[in-house]
Amino acid sequence: MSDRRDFFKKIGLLGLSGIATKLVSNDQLSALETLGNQSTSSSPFTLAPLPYAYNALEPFIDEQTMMIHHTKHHQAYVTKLNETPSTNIDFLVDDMTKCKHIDSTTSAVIRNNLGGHVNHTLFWTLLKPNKESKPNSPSGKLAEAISKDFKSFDEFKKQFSEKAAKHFGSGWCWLILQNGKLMITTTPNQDNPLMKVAEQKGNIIMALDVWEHAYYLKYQNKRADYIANWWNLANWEKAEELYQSR
Ligand code: MN3
Repeated sequence: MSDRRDFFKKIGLLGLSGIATKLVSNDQLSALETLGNQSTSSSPFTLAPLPYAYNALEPFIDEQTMMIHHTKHHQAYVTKLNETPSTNIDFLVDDMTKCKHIDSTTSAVIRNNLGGHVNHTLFWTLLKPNKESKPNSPSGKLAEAISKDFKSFDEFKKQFSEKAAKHFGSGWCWLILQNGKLMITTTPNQDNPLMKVAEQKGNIIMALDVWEHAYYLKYQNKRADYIANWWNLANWEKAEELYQSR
């Protein structure tokens, strides 16, 4: 909708036709046009801002990594999704439900980019700033369940760290709830445990991105160091919320 006459027809429909063109600069006009396009757009996916500043996770994850991860990698999944017509996925249901419909017949472009979008959206909320490097562990019902299913939080940390470090190539490490029991699992690429294609399915409680793009600038090839530092940032309040809502 770059044609200006069509644009005014559109803002007329939006009830904005009272705007006098002579009072509007070209910059304002283009901003309005962008708004008009957004409000009538058929593109259902958007990149939400992070719930904290790009440098908020330092010293454990650096500002540049967070900025590139969010504005380039996550943005690319969103852009690709909006360019791709849905196949067997109903784009009108919520994003978590969309994932549950992904099976072996789903196109790779949808599987990878929907997974990429959903996984990152969740991952950002499962991180929280910890500038003062305070001790960080779960409390409440989730802490009890972790102690029950893994013997102790330290034992859980050990198992999760090993699994995340050993996952071959790009992917994710997850804490999931499967039939009332907590489990650690990994998925390749942008798959997640909600998808029908996942080897181990369950509800997501905690997530760790182990793609190199998540750590390479600061940690280079040392994924184990990235994982060891990530424990400082795990948002256990959000994980508890996810656990209690299951
Ligand atoms: Mn990533």
